[in-house]
Amino acid sequence: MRVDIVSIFPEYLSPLDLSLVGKAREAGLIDIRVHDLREFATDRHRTVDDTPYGGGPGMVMLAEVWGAALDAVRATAESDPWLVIPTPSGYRFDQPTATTLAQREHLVIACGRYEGIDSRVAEYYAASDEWAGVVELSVGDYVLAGGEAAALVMVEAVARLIPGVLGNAESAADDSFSKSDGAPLEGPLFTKPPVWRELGVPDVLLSGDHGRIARWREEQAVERTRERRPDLTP
Ligand code: 6GU
Repeated sequence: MRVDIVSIFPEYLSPLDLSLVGKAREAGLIDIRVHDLREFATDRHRTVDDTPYGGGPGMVMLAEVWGAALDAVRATAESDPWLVIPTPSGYRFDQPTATTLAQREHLVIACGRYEGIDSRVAEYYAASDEWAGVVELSVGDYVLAGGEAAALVMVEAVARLIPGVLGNAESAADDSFSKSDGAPLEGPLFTKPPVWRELGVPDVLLSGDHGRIARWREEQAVERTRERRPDLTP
């Protein structure tokens, strides 16, 4: 899979050199290219934004600059890419969305700052023959200062679903959010030592009875989901 990320803060994306995503890149499983939006500005001050038509606070990112950047990325692509625009006004980015995106050959993530990107950019690329589609996505019900942190979230969630990125021991098929049966939140976890600062481990986990352990874990998951995420409880 190929992912191009366009941002006025390319250094913000440097965590993608590390950990699981960094290793997947080194293994050639994911080709991530980060681009500086300002390189596509044309004036002396490398302006990327202007005041909103209709008035109001903040600034809106220029369609002209985004168009130049996205056309340049498209010119290097080998297939029609999907344009992903992180925005708090987007559709919810969730595990099914990650699964869908993980099946795409090429994603281009357009990270906006300020109030957002001129809406004609999404409209134009949605209608373009040279792009597979456009999707505006939000990572949660809060407001970030820009799309970069959301892009990090999306790339990590998508990358770990690409075949070969996770080892067998941490298979994505075991993710609680991927299962249709059972509670979506995982219950508590324990490892050695058996007693830490006078706190023990639930006896059932030391019993060796795999049937009882599985039932206990499911009960814990159900209880935790009911308590913490009543919205996910049937
Ligand atoms: Cl994708 N972007 C921004 N700026 N804020 C957000 C978001 C995205 N998702 C939730 N809040």
